[in-house]
Amino acid sequence: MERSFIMIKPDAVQRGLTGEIISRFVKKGYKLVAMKLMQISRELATMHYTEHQGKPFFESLMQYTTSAPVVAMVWEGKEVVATARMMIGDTNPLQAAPGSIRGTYGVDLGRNIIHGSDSLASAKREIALFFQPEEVLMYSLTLENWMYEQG
Ligand code: D4T
Repeated sequence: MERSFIMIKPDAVQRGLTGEIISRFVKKGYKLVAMKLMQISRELATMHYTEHQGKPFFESLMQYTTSAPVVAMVWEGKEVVATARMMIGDTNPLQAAPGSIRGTYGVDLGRNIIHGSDSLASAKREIALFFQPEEVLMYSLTLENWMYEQG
């Protein structure tokens, strides 16, 4: 089973969207295996967004990401990395498909609600940045046979 790193960003936490966003992943059929509310340091934000260092929006991205608590999570399930990206929608909320998380809740590129890993390699790297190995739990859900043909 795949795992993806999903982070509810400061704007969405402040706007009270945490429960609705978690609910979408649960209803889709994914399993929450790690979660913490945390205010991330400049150092962690820089490591997370290292590919964007030097870009014109990097400083505002740092300020936004570290400005208030986020909800860091790991979700597990079949093809969760690509599917979560589809559920989240385009980076710019104005271009995100209606019904996607960004398409439903956002209007500004610099306040785009949520992060989701863009590949399996990114997911592995990001999960290791935010969580200790023992914080990512292994457990089964009794409903798994109703979610997967071979549970
Ligand atoms: P994240 O990583 O936050 O899930 O976003 P995406 O994977 O969808 O998009 P990204 O890495 O290209 O951008 C990271 C982050 O930077 C903000 N951003 C991006 C911005 O403020 N201005 C810009 O021009 C771009 C390209 C939004 C998301």
